[in-house]
Amino acid sequence: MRDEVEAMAKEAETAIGAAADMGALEAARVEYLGRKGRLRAFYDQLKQLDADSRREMGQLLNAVRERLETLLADRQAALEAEAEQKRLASERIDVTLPGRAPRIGKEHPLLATLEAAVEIFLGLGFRVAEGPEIETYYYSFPALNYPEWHPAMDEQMTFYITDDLLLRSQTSTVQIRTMEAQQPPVRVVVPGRCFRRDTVDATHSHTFYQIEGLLVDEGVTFADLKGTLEIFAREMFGEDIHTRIRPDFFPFTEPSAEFSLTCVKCRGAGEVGGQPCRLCKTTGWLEVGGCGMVDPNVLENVGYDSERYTGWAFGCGIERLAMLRYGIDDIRLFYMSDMRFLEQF
Ligand code: 2NM
Repeated sequence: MRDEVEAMAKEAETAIGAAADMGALEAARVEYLGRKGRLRAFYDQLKQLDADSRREMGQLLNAVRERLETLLADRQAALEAEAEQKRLASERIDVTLPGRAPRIGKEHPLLATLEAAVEIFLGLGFRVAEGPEIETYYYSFPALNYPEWHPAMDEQMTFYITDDLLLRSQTSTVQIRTMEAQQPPVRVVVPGRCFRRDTVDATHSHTFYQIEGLLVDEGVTFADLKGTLEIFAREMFGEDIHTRIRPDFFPFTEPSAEFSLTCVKCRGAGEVGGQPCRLCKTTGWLEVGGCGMVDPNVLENVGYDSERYTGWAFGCGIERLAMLRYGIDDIRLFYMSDMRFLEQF
């Protein structure tokens, strides 16, 4: 029996020494020192021995058990230390490396332009009004005096959600809602997102921003409109920038006009450094929006007495203003979320 015990002990020592991980070590413990293990089997044989051999063998088995337990504990400690070393090596960080700066967002050039425009009108005593981007048919067209046959009402030009709900194509719907909700005097600007079924190119986007203004009171004239646009142009682009208005047509204003600014590149000269100005095509003017006296039909639609009150309104695209403000020649840049573009502002 002694030889068998010694042989088993040798085998156990080899298995413990060779255990490459905790799993293998545990397997060795169970096999040799476990409750149904090989050592236990020898203990069970002791009762068949006479008293002397039993004591002798008992001492041997105890010694073997102690030795194996020590080896097991040592091996476990070694494996743990090894695992700790591996972890430390893999998690090692070089605290002397320079930090990685987080990319901090910036105000979008369109929002900056929109806010600059709004700020000018706040200074003139206007307040900001906002309204839904999904509008009803009524606020979008009939209330604005569009005739039934107008092409803007067609599915070709406007995004419809249902027969009666659509994505607004101008923010004038909010002016109607504002007038319905209050009596004159009305002095509001309405900045907001609009949608048209345009094919996207360098100057068209299906989604775009507008700012519109509306003033209604007794005795309001076209001269007030021209003066207000003049102040807006000057504050937005500089002292030497003026406005020009020329006849145009809109369903919701009468008379209507387009309005232009002195070219912000050639400052009205039509040429830059002896070369023809490409921005204004040598005209010295840039068309930026539309305006006019609110049509009496529109005033009556919201319940105002058009004999007592007159009003003017204007609208212009924020993208166009931003392109002029920053010298950008492609509207798509505003909507590409390209950090290389956005980080320049
Ligand atoms: C424009 C041009 C001219 C306009 C008219 C109205 C309303 F609701 F008062 F009738 N709001 N905005 C208007 C007038 C908009 O955009 C080019």
